Amino acid sequence: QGYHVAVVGATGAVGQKMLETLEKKAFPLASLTLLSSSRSAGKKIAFKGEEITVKEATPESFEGVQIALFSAGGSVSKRLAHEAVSRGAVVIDNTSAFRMDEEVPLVVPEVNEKDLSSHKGIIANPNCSTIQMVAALQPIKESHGISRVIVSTYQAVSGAGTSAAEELREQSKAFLNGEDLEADIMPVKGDKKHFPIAFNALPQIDTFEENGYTFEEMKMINETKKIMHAPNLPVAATCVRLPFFTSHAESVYIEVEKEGLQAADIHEVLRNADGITLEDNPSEQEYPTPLSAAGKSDVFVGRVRKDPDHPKGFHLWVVSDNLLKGAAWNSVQIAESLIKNNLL
Ligand code: 11C
Repeated sequence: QGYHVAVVGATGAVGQKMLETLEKKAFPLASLTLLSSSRSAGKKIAFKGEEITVKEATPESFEGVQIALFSAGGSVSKRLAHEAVSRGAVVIDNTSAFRMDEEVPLVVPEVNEKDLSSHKGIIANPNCSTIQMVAALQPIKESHGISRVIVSTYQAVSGAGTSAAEELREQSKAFLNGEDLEADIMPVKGDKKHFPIAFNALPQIDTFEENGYTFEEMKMINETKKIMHAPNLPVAATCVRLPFFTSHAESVYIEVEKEGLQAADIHEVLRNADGITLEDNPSEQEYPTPLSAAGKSDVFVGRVRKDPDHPKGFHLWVVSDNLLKGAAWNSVQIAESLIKNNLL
């Protein structure tokens, strides 16, 4: 038995990974409808050896669809998600359109799968940098409590879309040829100024909010509290874009509630956690990197250390493929969980 699934934004960076993930994880499909904006409609995409033509997403596209995976930007989700729900689909939305809506569960299955049971048709998939951090922190919180989180990110350009990745490629070639660098996209498409990303580090992901944090930083702060059911947990974030293509890396500082813990206690928890691979052996230089995590579903954790000066402070290095666990795989996992728990 299979399900009628639609992918909205099928030609984008995440949409492509959604299709790869559905195929790789052998998701039970009765039909697959590929949808996009009018601009990309008509393109053909290969899936399981067949070519599927992408159609323009309209309200009627969702007739008969049971699961709609949205990843075509917030405005498309705002326009079409309710249309899909009114036609009987459950929407798994990979944009920020509904994440902080109290009626909408924001889910990382390893962390808060139970929240799915209250869904009213739309389920939000969190921001990529949030997903990997909460996946690593939740098992520690459950075992030892967490009283503070401070994160600095090192994020791949693919998080900003395929055109950002193309800009990095072009600028890298120009830099190595000694030519001037043209910057039209990074740090944010449409913002007032643009800076080269090649051979650079940009402390701006998304636009600035009035409080001086970027929207990406506020997403990490607010989404973490919602997913972990910890509205009073102090969380601070600094998000930085770096010139590599895949996976986000994060330096995460936490303070635990329990006294007297050592790094080995954190190792023990993470070693037994779902979806986490512990790669932490300094004597053999074992730790995850963006390249080593790319193409894999898990969240990788290394460099677990006790803070030298704070008895309850620990540092972790958390790396995951931003388009897989950070987006496509988490969405497909949510769909699998809905099926498993009869929540469609
Ligand atoms: C980035 N984290 O790396 C962003 C991309 O809210 O789903 C993901 C945007 C989102 O630029």
